[in-house]
Amino acid sequence: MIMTDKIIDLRSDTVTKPSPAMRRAMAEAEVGDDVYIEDPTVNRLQARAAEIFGREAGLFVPSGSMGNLACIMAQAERGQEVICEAAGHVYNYEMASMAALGGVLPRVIPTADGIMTWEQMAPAIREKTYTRPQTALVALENTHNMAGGTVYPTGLAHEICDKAHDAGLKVHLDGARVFNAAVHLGQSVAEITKKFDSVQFCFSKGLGAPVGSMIVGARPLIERCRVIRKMLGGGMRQVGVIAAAALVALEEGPKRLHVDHENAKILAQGLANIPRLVIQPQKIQTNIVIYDVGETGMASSEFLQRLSERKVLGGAVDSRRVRMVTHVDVDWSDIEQALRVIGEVVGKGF
Ligand code: TLP
Repeated sequence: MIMTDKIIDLRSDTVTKPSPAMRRAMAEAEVGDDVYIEDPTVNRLQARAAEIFGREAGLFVPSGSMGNLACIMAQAERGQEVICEAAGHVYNYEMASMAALGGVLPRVIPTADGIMTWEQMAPAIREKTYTRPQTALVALENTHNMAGGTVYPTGLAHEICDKAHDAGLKVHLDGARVFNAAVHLGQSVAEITKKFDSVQFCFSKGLGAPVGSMIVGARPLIERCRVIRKMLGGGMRQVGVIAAAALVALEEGPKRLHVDHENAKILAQGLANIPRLVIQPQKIQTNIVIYDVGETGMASSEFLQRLSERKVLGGAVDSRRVRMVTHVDVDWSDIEQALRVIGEVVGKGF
């Protein structure tokens, strides 16, 4: 059996530890009370994020989930509907918060690859009559996590925004990994998100910060989100200590995401060479690799248990499918090691 000391943690890009530069920035951060809007580091982070995205304002929030919820609550009233993709994060992993706290009904559209087209969603828009709940918002996810890090073609995202606006709807982007999308497309985040009414992105995923997300948009929307953030208990005080790490992540993180994408491709190609694992490596666009282990005769939980005994960690999507995510704390040799262990567990002997 192959054994090394390092745990190769591919469960998510959320597991990264702050870099020495982040730790230094955190230790030295200037702080103030952010509920009084007096934390200079938070104010700097928000202004810089707004500048990068070409927007009027930004709002630092504790998590992507809170960022998404604040944007939904700011743009959909109780009793209204939000169109979202069936495997999307807002529908499956946010504790039904839009319904439980926002009083909003998700209207889900199943797709093959997480990418909705206007033609798929248009029939779900409610007729404007008082006997039906009214559609208020469309929420897209770019990259789409559980479809395997898939990316919206920019023209399609723009078309959806234009047509939704023509229909009187707002459009939110869950851009937890929007910098990965931008790197894949070779375009700026400002360009690919410019038509959305609200954008949420995470510092705590591929960008490598320990905590935090950002909402960017027009100033009235951001001020509405500030009220909702406080309502949800997300008004933080001397939070410059974590905003400082997010600033480092914002400036430095995007520059190296292409490495994660290359490692994901190496991982996917290696998996495709292991008999009984089902994956289409040519479909990998960013840092998320999802594959089917059903033909090994093991459920994903058993497969993952055997890997974890050999210090390789992944996550289950369902009883057949496994997700592995590349990030700053795993390098090429870790991927090679993970592939050796996976080959051993599947029984190829590698
Ligand atoms: N995703 C997590 C899990 O919740 C699945 C992960 O490990 O990938 N939008 C998207 C697209 C996300 O992937 C996530 C987190 C969020 C929102 C929520 O961010 P947090 O965890 O900060 O609330």
